[in-house]
Amino acid sequence: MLDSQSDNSDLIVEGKLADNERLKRESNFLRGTIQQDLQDRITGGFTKDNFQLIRFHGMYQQDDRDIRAERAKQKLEPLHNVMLRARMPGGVIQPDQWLVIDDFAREHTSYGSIRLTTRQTFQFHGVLKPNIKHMHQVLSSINIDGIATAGDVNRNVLASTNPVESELHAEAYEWAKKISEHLLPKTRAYYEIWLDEEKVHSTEEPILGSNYLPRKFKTTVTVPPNNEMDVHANDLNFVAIAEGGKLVGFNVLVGGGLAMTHGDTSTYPRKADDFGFISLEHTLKIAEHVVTVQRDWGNRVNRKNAKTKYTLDRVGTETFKAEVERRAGVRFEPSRPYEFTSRGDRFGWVDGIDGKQHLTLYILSGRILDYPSRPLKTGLRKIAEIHQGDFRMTANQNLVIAGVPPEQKEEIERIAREHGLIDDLMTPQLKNSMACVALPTCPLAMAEAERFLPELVSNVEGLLAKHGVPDDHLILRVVGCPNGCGRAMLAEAGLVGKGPNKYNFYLGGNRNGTRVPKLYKENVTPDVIYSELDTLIASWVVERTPNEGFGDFVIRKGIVAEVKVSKTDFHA
Ligand code: SRM
Ligand code: SF4
Repeated sequence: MLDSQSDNSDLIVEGKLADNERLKRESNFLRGTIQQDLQDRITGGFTKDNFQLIRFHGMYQQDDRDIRAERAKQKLEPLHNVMLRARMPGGVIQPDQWLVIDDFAREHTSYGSIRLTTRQTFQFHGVLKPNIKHMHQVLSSINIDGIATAGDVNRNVLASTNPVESELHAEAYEWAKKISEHLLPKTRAYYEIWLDEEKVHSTEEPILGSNYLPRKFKTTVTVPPNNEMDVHANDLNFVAIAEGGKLVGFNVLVGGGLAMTHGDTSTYPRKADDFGFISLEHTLKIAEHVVTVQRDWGNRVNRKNAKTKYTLDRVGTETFKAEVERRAGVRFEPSRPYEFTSRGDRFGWVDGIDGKQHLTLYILSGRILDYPSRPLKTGLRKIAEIHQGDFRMTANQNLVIAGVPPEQKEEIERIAREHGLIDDLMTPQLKNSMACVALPTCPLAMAEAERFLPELVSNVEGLLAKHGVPDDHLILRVVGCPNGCGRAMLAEAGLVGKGPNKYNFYLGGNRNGTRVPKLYKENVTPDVIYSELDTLIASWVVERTPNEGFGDFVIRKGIVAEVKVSKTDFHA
C-alpha cells in the first residue's frame, strides 16, 4: 500500500487548517476527554472538543429548541441530551434486536420514538447523560454499535433493500457489510469508553489516517434499476452489474453530495461522476483508495469545501480517478450499461425468491411512535414478537417486514392494519414525499420540515385533486436547512428552509434522481409555494407528454434551466 504522502502535493489545499483538524489530531484517536466529561454531572453537555468527538461514536449533542427560550428565561442551561445514530449496514435488523431498541426508546429517551433515517438506520433522540453509557451497553448486547455513523469517516453503508428479493440484493447487502467493516476506524476508543474494554495505547488508522477524513464520507451498494438510495447523494457508489443474474462487478460512481450553504456559491449539490467498471475482487481496494485519495487531497482548510465532490471539481475527475487507479493497482474498465428507471420504495407485499414475502410500510418521516389513532410503535412491537424474518430500514425512512412465510402473512397484515401501519387511503403523493427531522431537535434547522410535511402534502394532494390527477404525484421533499438531509436537492419540487416559515423553492429534479433541481423562488412562504404549484400543476396536467414527470416538464418548458454541471450551472 502507498503511504499517506501523495506525490501530487500541489493538489493539497494550503492554509490554516480548520479547527476540527486540531481536535482530531489531539484526540488520541477519538478518545478526547469524553470519559471525564461523562463523570461531570454539573452539566448535561460535553466540552467543545468532545462535543465534536462524540460524533465519531454516533452521537450528537442536542437540546429541545421548543423549550430553549423558556429555560434561558429561567436562567437554566439548555436541556442537553444526545441523539444516537446506530450503525446498520444495509438497514437490516432482527426482531429480537427490535424489541430491545423499542424498550430503550420508551424507557430512556425524551421523545419515546425510534426515528428511521434517510440512510437506513435509526436514531434515538433525547438521551440524557446518565443514560448514555447504558445505551451503548444495551446496543452492544444485541450486536449494534454507533461507530462511525457521524464524524469525518465513512458513514453507514447503504445497500438496496429487499435483499432477499433476488440473489443480487443479498449480495449487495454482503458487500455493504464488508465495505463498512473495511473502512471502519480501527481505534478501540468506542469499546474503551462505552463498553469498559481495557485501554490499549497504540492505534493505527491505515486507511482513514490519524487525522481521519477531511469531512463525512458516504457509500452505497446499489442494485439498478431502482435508485432508491439516491446514489447522487453519496461520495462513493458501487452500482451492481450482473450477467445472467450473477453479480460480476460494479460501476463506480464518485463525488455525489447534496449540501450547500445559503449565499455561498462555492457550495452546491452535485451528482456523482462515473469512474468505470471494476470486477468484484477489486471492490475493497477501490473503496479503500477512493477514501485515501479523498483523505489526502480533500480540503482540510475550509470544511465547507471539504467533501469529495469539491475535491473532484478542484483537481479534476480524471486526475482523481488516475490516482485511485495508481494506488489500487487497478484500471477502471469502461462502464457497463445500466439504467435507473425508478426510485423510492415499493409499498405493500412483494414476493421473495424463496416463497417468502416482504411487506413495505410507509412510515411518515420515519417517526415510529404511538400516535393517538395510530399506535405504530406498539404495532411494530407486536409484529416483532411473532415475526420469523427480519426488518429492513429503507433509505426513504420506511420499513420492510422481510421474509414473511405464507402462513404468517395474514396475521402480520392484520396487526399492521389494526395499528395504522397500513392505510389504504395513503396517496401516491404522500408515499413520494419526504422531510428531514429539523425542529425541535436539529440545531441547524432554519425552518420546520418533519412537522410541516403533513400540511405540505395535504395541500399538494388538494392541488392534484383540483386538477383532476389525484393519483399522480411529484417527488416532493422539504428540508429545514440547506444541508439537505431529506435529499430535497434530488426532488422534482424541493423546499429548503431559509427562516421561520420561509423556504427556497427548487424545481426540476427528475423522477429517477439523476438530476439536481434549480432555484425557482427564493425565501417564500408556503402560501406562495402552493399558489405557484397550483399554476404549474395546472399546465403540467394539460401540456405534458405521455408519462412526463413534473420535473421533466418544468425543464422542457424552460420554467427553470437544467442543471447539467453543478459547479457552473447551479447558481447561474
Ligand atoms: Fe444530515 C447534519 C439529520 C441524512 C447532509 N443531519 C445533520 C444533523 C446531525 C445536524 C447536526 O449536524 O447537528 C441532523 C440531526 C437532526 C436530528 O435531530 O436528528 C441530521 N441527516 C439527518 C437525518 C436523520 C435526516 C432524516 O430526516 O432522516 C439523516 C440521517 C442519515 C444517517 O442515518 O446517517 C441525514 N444528511 C443526510 C443526507 C441525505 C443522505 O445522506 O442520503 C444529507 C445530504 C447528502 C450529503 O451528505 O451531501 C445530509 N447532514 C447533512 C449535512 C451537510 C453535509 C455537507 O456536505 O456539508 C449536515 C451538516 C454538517 O455535516 O455540517 C448534516
Ligand atoms: Fe437539520 Fe438541516 Fe439536516 Fe434538516 S437538513 S435535519 S434542518 S441539518
